[in-house]
Amino acid sequence: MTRKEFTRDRPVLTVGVLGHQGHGKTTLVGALTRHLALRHRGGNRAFTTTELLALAGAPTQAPRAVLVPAETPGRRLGLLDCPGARGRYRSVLAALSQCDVAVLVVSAPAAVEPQTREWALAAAAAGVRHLAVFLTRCDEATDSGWLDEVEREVRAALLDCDLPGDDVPVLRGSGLRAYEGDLAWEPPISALAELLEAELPLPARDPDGPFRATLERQCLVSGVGVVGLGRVDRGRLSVGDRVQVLGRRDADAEGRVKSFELFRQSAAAVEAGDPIGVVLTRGSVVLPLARGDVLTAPGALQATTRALASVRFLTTQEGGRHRPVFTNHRAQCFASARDSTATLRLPEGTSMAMPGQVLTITLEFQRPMVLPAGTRFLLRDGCDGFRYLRARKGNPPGWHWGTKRDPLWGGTCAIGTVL
Ligand SMILES: Nc1nc2c(ncn2[C@@H]2O[C@H](COP(=O)(O)OP(=O)(O)OP(=O)(O)O)[C@@H](O)[C@H]2O)c(=O)[nH]1
Ligand SMILES: [Mg+2]
Repeated sequence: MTRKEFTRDRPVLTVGVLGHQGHGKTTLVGALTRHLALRHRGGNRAFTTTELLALAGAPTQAPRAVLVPAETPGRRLGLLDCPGARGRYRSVLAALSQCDVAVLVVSAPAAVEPQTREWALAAAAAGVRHLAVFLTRCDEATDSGWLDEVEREVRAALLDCDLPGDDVPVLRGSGLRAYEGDLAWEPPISALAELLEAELPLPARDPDGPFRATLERQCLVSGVGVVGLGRVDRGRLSVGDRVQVLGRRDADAEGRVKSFELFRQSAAAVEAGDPIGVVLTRGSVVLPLARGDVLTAPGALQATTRALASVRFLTTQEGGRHRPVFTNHRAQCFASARDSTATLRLPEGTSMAMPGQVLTITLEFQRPMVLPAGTRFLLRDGCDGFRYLRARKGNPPGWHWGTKRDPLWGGTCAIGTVL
């Protein structure tokens, strides 16, 4: 099937829709696509929550993040519906690393929960600087005193994550009621569309720098081969150009771009900010691509297994560890769409890092990472976000080894920036 050719008529913005499990993200994405399809028409299509869940792979497997295309008169939007379930933490973090702005969904009756903080941290690590908060389920929590309290709590949690908590717009609405077509609940959705259309600024892009794109996942298309899905971070590239694939075992694999796909249309060239599907070939062979691969202009960047970074260890209240970190501690480092086990070497003379401390440390990676200076990353104890407590003195009452999850623990033990 030949695809329609993509025409670049307006800027592209990728929006991460995040929040605690079951707070109403998918319903909000459904309500927003419905609103855009009814009000703006254009190329918009209303997605039902059943369709969104099917796209995410649920219920037969743990849901993954889904990128839903939408558009406003001034922008093309990619709405990334992130699942709250933790089974796919690694792939959701990879998808989230490609977002420009975020909408943090918080259920008004439930307020801030551990995953709310966790996703806010992940968004901050992904380089998101502008976001909006949507207090959903306001049909269930109508007391304005309570809503004010929740709003204060969300702002404080965002400030803890180095996000502009004081300035974020906070909308109060109900995704479900709007999704069901209740006109009384339409204004907050329309305000959200307005924010995405104009008020959340487009991030500064660098279309003239050396090309770099990060792949968030791969898929196999029959008759085509392996398609790498990701986003262009910098520069421009056209079909036929040469690129280097960084960070793989067969280091420095090089190939040529066979085809690009953008918003389900084919494109002859892509530029910074575009969410892309790409097929690379070497001779007549389609190159295998995978999550975390970085495509660059040949020679523009190098992968490394060692980096110096400034790291802040989170406090227990922020979802961090209860205990200190000693030198040679091993954690999983998530930077951009890539992750690797990292050994933490604390500075000479420092035997341990307490929660809340900021230190300059050396990280040694098990597999090559692409970490230009300024890259933000998360250090997590484990990948899935679960921690089971051993029954011992000091544990919350009722917690036993292997039976329950620690509600305070988000899994992220530190956040950092490469120096
Ligand atoms: N009353 C009410 N219920 C809602 C609202 N939004 C979502 N729900 C309900 O909350 C449940 C979970 O909604 P989802 O949209 O699937 O939540 P989610 O955040 O996408 O869940 P995960 O992807 O599993 O994290 C569903 O039963 C929704 O009908 C709302 O605004 N009001
Ligand atoms: Mg969902």
